[in-house]
Amino acid sequence: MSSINDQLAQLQTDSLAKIEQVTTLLILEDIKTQILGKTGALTEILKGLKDLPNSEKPIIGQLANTVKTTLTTAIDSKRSYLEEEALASQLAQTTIDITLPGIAITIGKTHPITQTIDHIVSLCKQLGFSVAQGPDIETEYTNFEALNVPKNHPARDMQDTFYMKNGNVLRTHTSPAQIHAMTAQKPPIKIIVPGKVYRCDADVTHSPMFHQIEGLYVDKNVTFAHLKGTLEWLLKELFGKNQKVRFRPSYFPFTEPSTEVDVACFKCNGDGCSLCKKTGWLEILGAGMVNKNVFRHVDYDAEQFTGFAFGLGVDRIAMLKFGISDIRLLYENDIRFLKQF
Ligand code: 2U9
Repeated sequence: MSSINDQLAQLQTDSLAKIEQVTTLLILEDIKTQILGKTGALTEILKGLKDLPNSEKPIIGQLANTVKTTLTTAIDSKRSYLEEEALASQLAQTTIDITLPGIAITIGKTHPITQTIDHIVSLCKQLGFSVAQGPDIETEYTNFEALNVPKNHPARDMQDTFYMKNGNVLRTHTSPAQIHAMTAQKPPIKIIVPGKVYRCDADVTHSPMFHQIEGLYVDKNVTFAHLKGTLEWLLKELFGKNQKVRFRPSYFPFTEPSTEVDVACFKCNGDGCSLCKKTGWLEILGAGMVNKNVFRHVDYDAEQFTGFAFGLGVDRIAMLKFGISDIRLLYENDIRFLKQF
């Protein structure tokens, strides 16, 4: 018994000394294998266990376990120490210049169309309009009939309207959303509808999908003077206090009387240039007093209520405001183009 006892004590003393001396993680793992591995020193010593009397076996077994635990603990703590030391030396060698400028993350910008919509919507909100929306697909009834656009009207032509197989249409203006709003809500009503609209047309100034904002105000005693005051204020806020504005008589099926509104050309200030086609004026929006026939379709009492409506093409306004000559640039998402706004 004393022999194995001594061997174990000796193994512990020698091993602790070796572990103490180790300077690298690689050597430490090597030593661990030599002592505690399957064919290591401890296993070799324990082979002698079988020759001992049964009464001594548990005592020596317990001692062997204690030695194993002591050495494992010593190896583990040495490993932690060496790892910490390696990290510290690595950190000491690597220097980071915290005075160097960082790499700026480029964040996106608001698209010129969205900028224009946001601006007009925020101006209309100041006048008490609230935002309403509707679906892109409408029936012929809500897109045309309810807006007093008769069956044979040129706006219904196959060349202008995208018809679906089931007879529905991609809305050609945002006006059907106002029809939905009026059907759901009795007057007074004061809403603006920004949104996408679709027409079968494409060239430098026309896109098959473009954006409109339409306004509608219905109440008792709403007059053409309210329409004029509202649109004059809106256009001066949009283009500048000194912006000249003019109203021309016009025709739309959904409004009567109707008007088209021009602003003095931004480029030549009225002298005549290529932008305003030598007229000195830029056509900005259409408007009018809501046609009585529209009121009939939504069950509003035309004897009691009057209203004005207006519509503008957002893409056209963005192009004029930012000096963009080709509408397709607005939809190509070329970062070099978009960066400029
Ligand atoms: C209801 C009643 C009347 C909306 C109106 C216009 C005149 C107009 C054009 C501007 C350029 C369309 O994008 S554009 O081509 N719009 O000129 N829009 S009055 O009138 C309405 C709307 C809804 C219930």
